[in-house]
Amino acid sequence: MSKRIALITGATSGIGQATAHELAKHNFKLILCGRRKDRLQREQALLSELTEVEILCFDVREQHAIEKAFGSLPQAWRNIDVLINNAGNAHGLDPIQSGDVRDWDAMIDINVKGLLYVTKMVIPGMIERQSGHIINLGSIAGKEVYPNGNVYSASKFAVDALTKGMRIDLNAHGIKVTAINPGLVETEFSLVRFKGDEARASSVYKGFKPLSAQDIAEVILFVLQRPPHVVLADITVFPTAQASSTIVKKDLA
Ligand code: NDP
Ligand code: 8X3
Repeated sequence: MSKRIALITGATSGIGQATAHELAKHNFKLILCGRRKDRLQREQALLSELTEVEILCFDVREQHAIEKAFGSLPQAWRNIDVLINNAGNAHGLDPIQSGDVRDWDAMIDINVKGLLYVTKMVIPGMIERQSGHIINLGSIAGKEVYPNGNVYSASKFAVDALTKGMRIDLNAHGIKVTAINPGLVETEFSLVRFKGDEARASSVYKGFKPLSAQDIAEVILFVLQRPPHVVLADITVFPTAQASSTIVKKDLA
């Protein structure tokens, strides 16, 4: 069977990076995306030992930059079989009354509008071929709101709605749509949320064993390995210590 082409946004770190490594080992060609070119080049060099890899460097907030990047893809790379909309972050953790507008803009522009801009580039080819698979990284924060999670949660509730909307609108075209909703995964996520404060970021994962990016990458691979008539529509993944957004069994003794 020929290799499927998978495009992963946010492939420079965390879940996206681990997913790139997992798919490279399992018969996928990869288009890796992110803003940090040095990291993209490093991943390309590493993974080229396993599969063919293209890189596209753009900010998902910039629709023109996305169009330009996709326009630069060689012809042989334009039939994207799998889109993994993973790029995203939380910015800040403040009560709604004291939230920073720049953080709100970042989360809505990246997590919601960025996902839409990238998806818009990929859907026409999938419709033309009447096949494809879109995987959106939602979150438990897109299922339940937690204290101070307000705008991040809103952005992930939006991802949940968009996933459902895509599934309905693309149903006639044989395109699979999956939502993966992780709980607490230790990546650069909290470092970004707390603007580089390492102590605060690492304290989020103290006293229990969080998920790793690799745990989510393995779920994504499983989703992609289902036969053509099967789609896993909506998956929530917790570390065993977690029961909801706010209930986490911690041993902090
Ligand atoms: P990381 O911070 O480790 O990775 C985020 C990735 O998104 C990076 O590769 C980053 O690349 C990319 N990214 C961020 N902003 C932009 C932008 N403006 N343009 C292009 N790429 C961007 O976090 P995770 O791996 O944890 O997060 C991945 C996804 O999983 C996110 O959507 C997140 O909301 C979701 N998630 C994470 C959970 C967790 O607990 N960690 C739980 C539930 C969901 P670069 O900086 O190079 O652009
Ligand atoms: C990331 C999980 O609970 O930190 O989406 O918001 S949480």
